[in-house]
Amino acid sequence: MSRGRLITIEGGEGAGKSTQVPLLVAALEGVGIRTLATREPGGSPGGEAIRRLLLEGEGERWDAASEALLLMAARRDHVAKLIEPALARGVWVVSDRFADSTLAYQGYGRGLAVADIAMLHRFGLGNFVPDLTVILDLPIEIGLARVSARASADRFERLDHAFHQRLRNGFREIAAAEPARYVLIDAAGEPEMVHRAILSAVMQRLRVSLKPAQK
Ligand code: Z5A
Repeated sequence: MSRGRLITIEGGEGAGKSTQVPLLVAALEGVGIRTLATREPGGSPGGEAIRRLLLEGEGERWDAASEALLLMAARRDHVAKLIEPALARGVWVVSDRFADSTLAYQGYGRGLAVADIAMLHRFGLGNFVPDLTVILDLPIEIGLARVSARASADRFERLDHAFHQRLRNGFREIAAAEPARYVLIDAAGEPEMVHRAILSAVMQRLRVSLKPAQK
């Protein structure tokens, strides 16, 4: 049995990650690939407990370094308890956010050194990286307008315009630095168009044949 693949979907607020993950999972399952959807922070019971610490409370509850340490603890638990066992069973995993969110939010957004975040990653996960990372790219005004309809904003959604601009620039730089592992996708189109662009990237990079998920 061959090992599964890890695909991570990244991007800023309202980019459409949570909309796209189930569509990609359905397309993979449609051709008989066993697939698991998960998310960060969270995924495993320990990761979900840490997610509550991260998302609830006042904006200043955690400084950037504490936030990065909590995220890394959650990610290590997520990989050890859920992702790695699934990959070992031949199951593909699609994660709504993963390590690149820490680089973008805590690094580019909150000002931690990218080298420190890379060191933390090595400490927590060694050289474990996704097989493919899809970054959904969107002008921040569109993303924030999409999520503004929500009743309550979490700690991250209350961050200012300049933060979201640094985040978008950060994701674009991350994608440009390692084109073999990342694909940057224009997320401003209709969900169906974005879905097709993601499928095309997955087919090309991971050498599978897929059809769009049925609505
Ligand atoms: N965080 C961090 O700082 N560091 C880390 O390492 C990690 C995370 C892992 C998790 O929040 C927070 O944790 C996150 C970063 C931080 N910051 N925030 N906020 P979350 O998981 O609760 O939320 P999120 O990841 O940011 O997702 P989101 O805000 O829900 O956005 P989304 O998943 O990308 O979008 P969506 O839910 O699919 O769509 C949003 C709305 O737009 C919805 O009404 C859709 O119907 C609509 N939509 C989606 N696609 C389209 C298109 N193509 N056209 C029009 N409308 C659309």
